[in-house]
Amino acid sequence: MKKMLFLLALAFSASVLADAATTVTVEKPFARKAIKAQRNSAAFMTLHNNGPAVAVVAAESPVAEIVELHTHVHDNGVMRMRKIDKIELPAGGEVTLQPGGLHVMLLGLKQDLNEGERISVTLKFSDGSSKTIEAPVRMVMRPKMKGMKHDMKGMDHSKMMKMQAH
Ligand SMILES: [Cu+2]
Repeated sequence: MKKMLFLLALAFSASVLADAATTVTVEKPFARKAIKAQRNSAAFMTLHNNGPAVAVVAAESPVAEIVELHTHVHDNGVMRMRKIDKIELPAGGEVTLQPGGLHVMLLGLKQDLNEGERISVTLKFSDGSSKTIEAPVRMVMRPKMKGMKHDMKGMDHSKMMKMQAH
């Protein structure tokens, strides 16, 4: 009986270890400095998936009323933000959330996000697990929606493709 319990415990811990919260690691998280009156901010990071394919399907943060997953899309030469259902993390892949690209959108700020502070962001994965990270607040250039066309010209396209493919 004892042995069986031990085996059960082993099986349980193995399945816990295999979830996305464990196999996905987060590097260089940061959030955009903003005052409450600006209403919105965003969080960025690089996600490494050391396990099987999984996706980020939602996010939460105590500093915002609503947290959404966003990307930027070309719309007649203008970059616009668009809400997306999930951010796919291919097996063994790396996905970078960065200004002008994928981001965790913080809508309806409940407080100022001051430089030097850290905010917590919880990522929810498609396998039901979740991971909370601490993102330091930094001054980040807000991508200009109208002037973005020019910025995009200078952007390395292969880099963008990489962002999509990995
Ligand atoms: Cu956004």
